[in-house]
Amino acid sequence: RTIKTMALTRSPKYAENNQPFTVLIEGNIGSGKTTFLNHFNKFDDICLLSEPVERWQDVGGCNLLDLMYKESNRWAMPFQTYVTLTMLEMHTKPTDKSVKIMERSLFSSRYCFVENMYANGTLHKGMYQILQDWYRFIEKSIHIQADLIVYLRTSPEVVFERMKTRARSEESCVPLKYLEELHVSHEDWLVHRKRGNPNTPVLILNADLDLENIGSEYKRSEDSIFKASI
Ligand code: DCP
Repeated sequence: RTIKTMALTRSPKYAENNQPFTVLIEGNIGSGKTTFLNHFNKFDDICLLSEPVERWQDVGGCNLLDLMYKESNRWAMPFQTYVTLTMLEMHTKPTDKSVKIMERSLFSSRYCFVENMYANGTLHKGMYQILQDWYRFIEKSIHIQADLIVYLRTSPEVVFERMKTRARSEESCVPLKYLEELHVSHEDWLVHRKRGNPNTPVLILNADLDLENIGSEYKRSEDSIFKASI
C-alpha cells in the first residue's frame, strides 16, 4: 500500500476537528486556578470549564477525593481513573465558542499526579502500568486540543499556606512535602519540558502574588490568549 492510501485509511480520532483554540490552566494545588478562571467570566466568546472537584467528591454517594487521601494505596488508582474520565469529557465537550479554557487537563493527571504517586510508592507498579496503557490508548484514539498552557507558577510554601487557609476538609492531612513533589513534577513538565509535547506553548505567570497584585499577570495572559486565538 502506498503512503497515500495508508493516510486515507487512518480512522479519525474521537473529537478531532470540532475543538476551538484551547487553553489549559495548570499549577500546584492552591495556585489560584479557579480564581484565574473566574477572571475570564466577563468574556462572552469563551467556554469556561472548571475542574469537576464536586463530582469527585460524590460518585454515587462516595467521596473519592477523601478516600484517595485517607487510604491512598487503595484509592489513588480508581481516583485517577475517574479524574481521567471527567477530564476527557471536558476535552471533548463540543462548544460553539471560539476559545475554550479548561482548569487542569488529562496531562497534569498523567505527568504530575500519577508520576508522583508512582515515584512515592502510592501506586503499585501494576496499577501504574494499567494507567499507562489507558493513556497510550487514549493518545491514539482521542483528540486532545491544547494550544496554550498557562502555568500558574508558585512556591510550595506559599500554596501550603493557602491550602491551610482554604481548609478543604479532604486536604487537611496533605503535608508540605507532597506540594514540593507536585511542584517538581509541574516544573519538569512545563519548564524543563521533560514530559508531554514540548511544542505546546507555555505562558508562565507568577502566581505567588496575592489577589491585589496579580492583575498585571492576568492581563499578560489575556493578551496571549486573544492574540494567539485570532
Ligand atoms: N487532584 C489529584 N489528582 C489530580 C487532580 C487533582 O489528586 N489529577 C487533587 C488535588 C487536590 C484536589 O484534587 O486535593 C484539587 O486539586 P487542584 O489543584 O486541581 O485544584 P485546586 O482547587 O487546589 O486549585 P486552585 O486552588 O489552584 O484553584
